[in-house]
Amino acid sequence: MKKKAFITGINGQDGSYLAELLIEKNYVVHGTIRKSSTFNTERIDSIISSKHYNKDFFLYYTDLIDAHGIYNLINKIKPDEIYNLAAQSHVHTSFDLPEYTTQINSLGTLKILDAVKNLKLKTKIYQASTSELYGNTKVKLQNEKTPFEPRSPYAISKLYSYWIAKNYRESHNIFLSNGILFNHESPRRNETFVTKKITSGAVKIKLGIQNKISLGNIYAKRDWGYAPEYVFGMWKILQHNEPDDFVIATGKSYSVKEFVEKTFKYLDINIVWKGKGYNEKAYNKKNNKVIVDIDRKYFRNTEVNFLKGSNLKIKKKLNWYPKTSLDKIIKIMVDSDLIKYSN
Ligand code: NAP
Ligand code: G4F
Repeated sequence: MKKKAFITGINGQDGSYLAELLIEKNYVVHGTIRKSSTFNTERIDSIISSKHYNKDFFLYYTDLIDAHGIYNLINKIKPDEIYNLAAQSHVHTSFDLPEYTTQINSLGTLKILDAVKNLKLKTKIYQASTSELYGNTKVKLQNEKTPFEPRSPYAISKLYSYWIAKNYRESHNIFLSNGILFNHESPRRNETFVTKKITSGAVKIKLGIQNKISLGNIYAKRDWGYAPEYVFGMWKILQHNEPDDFVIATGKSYSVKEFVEKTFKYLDINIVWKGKGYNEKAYNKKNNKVIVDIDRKYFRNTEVNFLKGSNLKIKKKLNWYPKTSLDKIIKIMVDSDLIKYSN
């Protein structure tokens, strides 16, 4: 019998890579998308137009706001594994939409756990936790034991899900694991996140269809990994012999400014920085034009300044290793943007 997986947020960056991985692993994959007035399946269109659609890949409209919809779907599918990836995942937006973010990211998780509990299923559940939980930490290499200091409504909503997952694991004996994933990127990242904003912006500058990129805090540091490898880590977490919580990270940290420099370097555009604070700008050395400036609107009310994760536990227990360097990730993203915007 083929294993059945249920993925919430299957049309998101991670959901789409995970669906491809699980189909390859001979699962029957069931996934949720939201009803939208515009097309929203771009990342999974290649699966929809393949032989897998409605054979071993099924899509359902639902929203994590809808407890009955979630319950009925889980009852119908009776999945072996659930990957709860659906979320309002944008940190900056969570300051404007704190209640909605909490409804989806906290209570949405609870709805899934309650469905599995009330249906008395033996389903294993992966909960998408995040390095944003570490927030303001002063610990220089964050691991599974590092205390959380969340700094945004997004992080706080995810903190609830982290703890309710642990609680349902202990109190209802459900196989529930948190993956505490550090930032992971790919050509499928939405352009509202800083990496994709930079790679696509830089490519458009190179092609002469955009003048500059406006950014917020370029001194924030992140541990950026490669999304397809991280969804493989999610799958490994659920194949472990017991439920547990794992950090997935590269163990390396770079600033947004360094990401900008690496991206322009790859595109053979030499830049020079001048000015300070809100007046800091990057100039194209060739023509002295401003190609990066700073805009206050992209700053956050409270920022997470430094993230760097320890992958020791997942290396040791699950034999998971990051393979793709940041330079390689930038190359993959830029190359993909060059194809997209050259046409
Ligand atoms: P993403 O690209 O933003 O995808 C999020 C998915 O959730 C989309 O399919 C989205 O659908 C869906 N969704 C949003 N609101 C929903 C709602 N009310 N009901 C049902 N579905 C809803 O995020 P991602 O990068 O793939 O991340 C996957 C998960 O990992 C998220 O939970 C995120 O918070 C977490 N995470 C991500 C990272 C990272 O660096 N990528 C790191 C740590 C944790 P629409 O397309 O309709 O919006
Ligand atoms: O790309 P970001 O928006 O990602 P952020 O906030 O780290 O969140 C992402 O990773 C989390 C894991 O740690 C996930 F849980 C979450 O769902 C999401 O996938 O911002 C990265 C950094 C921030 O410090 C931000 O202030 O880049 C800084 N930044 C500077 N200028 C900018 C910009 N971020 C965005 N989005 N846009 C800017 O113009």
